[in-house]
Amino acid sequence: MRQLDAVVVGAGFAGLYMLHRLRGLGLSARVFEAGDGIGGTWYWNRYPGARCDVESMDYSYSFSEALQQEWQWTERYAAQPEILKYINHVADRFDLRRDVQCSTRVTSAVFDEAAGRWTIETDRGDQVSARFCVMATGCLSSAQAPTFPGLEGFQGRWYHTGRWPHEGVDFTGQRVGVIGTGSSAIQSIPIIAAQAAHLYVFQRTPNYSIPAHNAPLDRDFERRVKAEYGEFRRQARESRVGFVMERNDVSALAVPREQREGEYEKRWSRGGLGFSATFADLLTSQEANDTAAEFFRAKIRSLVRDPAVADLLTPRDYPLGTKRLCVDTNYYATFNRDNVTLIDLRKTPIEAISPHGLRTSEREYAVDSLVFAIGFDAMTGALLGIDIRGRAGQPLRDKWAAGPRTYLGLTVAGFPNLFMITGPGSPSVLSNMIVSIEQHVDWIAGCMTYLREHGQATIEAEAGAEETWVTHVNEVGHLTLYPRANSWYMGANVPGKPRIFMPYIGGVGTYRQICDEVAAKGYTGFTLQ
Ligand code: NA7
Repeated sequence: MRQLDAVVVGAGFAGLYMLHRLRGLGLSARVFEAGDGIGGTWYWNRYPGARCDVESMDYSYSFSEALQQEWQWTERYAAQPEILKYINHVADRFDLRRDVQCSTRVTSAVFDEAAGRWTIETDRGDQVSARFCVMATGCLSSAQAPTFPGLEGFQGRWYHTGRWPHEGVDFTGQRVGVIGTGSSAIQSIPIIAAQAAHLYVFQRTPNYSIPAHNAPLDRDFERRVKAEYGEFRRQARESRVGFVMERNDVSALAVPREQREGEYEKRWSRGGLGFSATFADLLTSQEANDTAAEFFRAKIRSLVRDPAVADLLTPRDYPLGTKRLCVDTNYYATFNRDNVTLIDLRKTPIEAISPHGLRTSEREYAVDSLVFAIGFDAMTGALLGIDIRGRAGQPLRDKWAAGPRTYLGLTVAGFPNLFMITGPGSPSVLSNMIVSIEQHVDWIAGCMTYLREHGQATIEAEAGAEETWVTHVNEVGHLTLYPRANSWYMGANVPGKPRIFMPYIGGVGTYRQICDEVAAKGYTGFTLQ
């Protein structure tokens, strides 16, 4: 069996940077990637309009000054092809490809207690032994398969936004049905509507969406950032969400109505995720949140001509921001087009896919193509898709049967030398993923160095430390409004999945401090052997 220092699972932003750091430590490593190419999220999600909702100058690696100076983004928010080009550039620039094996899915990772090593197997018959196993499997990588009855007999073409064909899809002249109205749907609907003869949007839950106001990247802004990129990154690392947004320490309820509306209007016209920081308590006070939600509702009414359609597009039963805020280009206005119809699945649920369309409890809609924008088994799906077994052969699937349990979102008690990058219990999806990825990778690399310097073979989270962390993550989550939504943060979008608020909402900067302190004190909460 091939012996390695480390196996990394996944060649997205996390896996590639991990590989780079492992090389720097002089460790042998192999990256296994299920896709036929590198890029993770940005390899798979090629649907029309796919674009990052974090701004380009923030959503990039900071580990190399030369890299961040030489790369030029074209837009305020980078589109998927440009991000994929960037990550491929990084792979070439740092000569990463020779240790990446694509088209290979890791099927199992089993800890051999006697040897203190992991045995990793793939669907291509690889079997390797590694001291460390690093899961860089992504938080939104396990696409939910559509399970609607009758799909197998559908005579048209169907697609999942998270598994989009590489050659693209031309919907010109077609009748198209989009199922779902999350981020992926909200980005793709305006583009599909412009191509299709008719677009039917099947909505279960309306979302809050704010305009991106995307534009060519302001070159002055770029120059200013690049002149002080180090400082820009430092602030991002210490911020709450991994990029700096103008914060306001005032309660939404502490200012007069006109002033409040003025603040919302300002943020709305700036666009993007910064809206949720308009006031300090939008995500902790229902009453404060109501004022922001009401502002959105009025916007929807003003943007959508047909009051009945506007009404249907209006979210009412969960607080703004407790499902990820969507960032769009022309989403609401698309419903003013004559060739777009919105269908309320709450009133008329999908009964089946028929050979030529989709049947709700009310009627049949004839379509040529179906687009499933139905999301992911978030945060745990990709990890539990691999048969991971720790001490005494304990499957991670069993350990997490009632929800994920981690120490710092990085490690699991009973699974020595196994690391997760942006695992559940870390800020991950509530943050700029690249900032969180770099923080985790750096922490893991630091930990490996410490083990080497102290002659230790393994590191393992203590059960007590894990328990304390899980409780803390849960407590902090419940200080916010997040648990009030049926979101994928809560596991609520996957039937049968335990309802637990999975990410850590204590803030990126605070979380970094906690992790650094654990390391500085000789890895408190861990057993080193
Ligand atoms: P999301 O945000 O999970 O959205 C999925 C959408 O699909 C959402 O509107 C769901 O409605 C809907 N959905 C899911 N299953 C069904 C079924 N069975 N029937 C009808 N409608 C369904 O996934 P996205 O890909 O859009 O975005 C994921 C993240 O990627 C996003 O937050 C960004 O961070 C990037 P529901 O709300 O569950 O009622």
